[in-house]
Amino acid sequence: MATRRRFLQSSLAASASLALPATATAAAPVAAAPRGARVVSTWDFGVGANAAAWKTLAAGGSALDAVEAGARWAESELCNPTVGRCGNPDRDGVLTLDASIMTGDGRCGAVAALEDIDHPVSVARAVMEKTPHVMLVGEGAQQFALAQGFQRTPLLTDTARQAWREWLKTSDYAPRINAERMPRPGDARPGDSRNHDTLGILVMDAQGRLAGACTTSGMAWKMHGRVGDSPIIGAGLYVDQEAGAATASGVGEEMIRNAASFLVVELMRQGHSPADACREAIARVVRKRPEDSKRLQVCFLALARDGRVGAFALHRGFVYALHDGGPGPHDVLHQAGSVYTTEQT
Ligand code: SD4
Repeated sequence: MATRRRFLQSSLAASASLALPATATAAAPVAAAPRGARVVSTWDFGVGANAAAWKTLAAGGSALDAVEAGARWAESELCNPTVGRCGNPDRDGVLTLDASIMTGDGRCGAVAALEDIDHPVSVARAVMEKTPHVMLVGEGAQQFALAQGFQRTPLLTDTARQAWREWLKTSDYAPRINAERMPRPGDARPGDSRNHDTLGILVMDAQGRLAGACTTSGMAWKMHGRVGDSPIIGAGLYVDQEAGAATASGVGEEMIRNAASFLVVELMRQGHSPADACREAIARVVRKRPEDSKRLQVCFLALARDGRVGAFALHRGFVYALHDGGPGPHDVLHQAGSVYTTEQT
């Protein structure tokens, strides 16, 4: 039973975000904590993804296993408009999924514009482990998935089809800031488990190994064939054992333009804290597109190789979930600092 979460707003000047208990799921029993491990994920629903990832770590799984488990949870356990099954389609009414996965030693895999396969993150892992390539797209990605034993499953729901029909009345492509946290019919408030966005998940396991994954249905009503940042290594996800890991959410074109997740990791390599690295990457977005940055949301989340976590966004409202198995509440939501502080949700 969900109870309303309280969010503490970090000031613009604060480099670290503030923690608050995620009361909706904090009561769930916590598995034995692998010492030093931590899991961090984008948005409110990161709490559920973290729990799935933590369970995998507690059972002896690696960071790679854990990010895959967290992403799979988001892709299938919830029915929502922005990840996996139930996602909103593109402007032609076709639901396409993007996902990527990466480990600290530079192994990576991705799929883009994948149709009717319900676990794109696992297909991305198969691309990484079973092909000489990094990314497969569209029909080729689907063929590969089917050959690997994934089932073809029609994923577009009646609700998503109906939403698309409504959208067709205006056909106005105007991504809304923090749309993932806006109340929807039958989905009464921000923080509800059905009301969330692209999952980016970063894990450090008990051995200090880093991994990350990112999965999404992309921007609703995008052009058919549009690929966002989430499956692009360096844009929506980047992991380097020597420096740290980063992932992103928001309007993916801005991440691609700035090689943003790579940038965040490189800034950490140069000595920036995770929060400062994210803040500096956001500053680059603003410098390149000052006018557009007023109406688009861009969010970065980072995990340094020493376990520190930080985030920053263009606009207020980006939250992330951290699970480190330490004493106290085990599922903690943090609100990231932002350039623009007017609440958009
Ligand atoms: C994309 N970055 O496809 C994804 C979508 C997202 O908040 O994260 N939206 O551009």
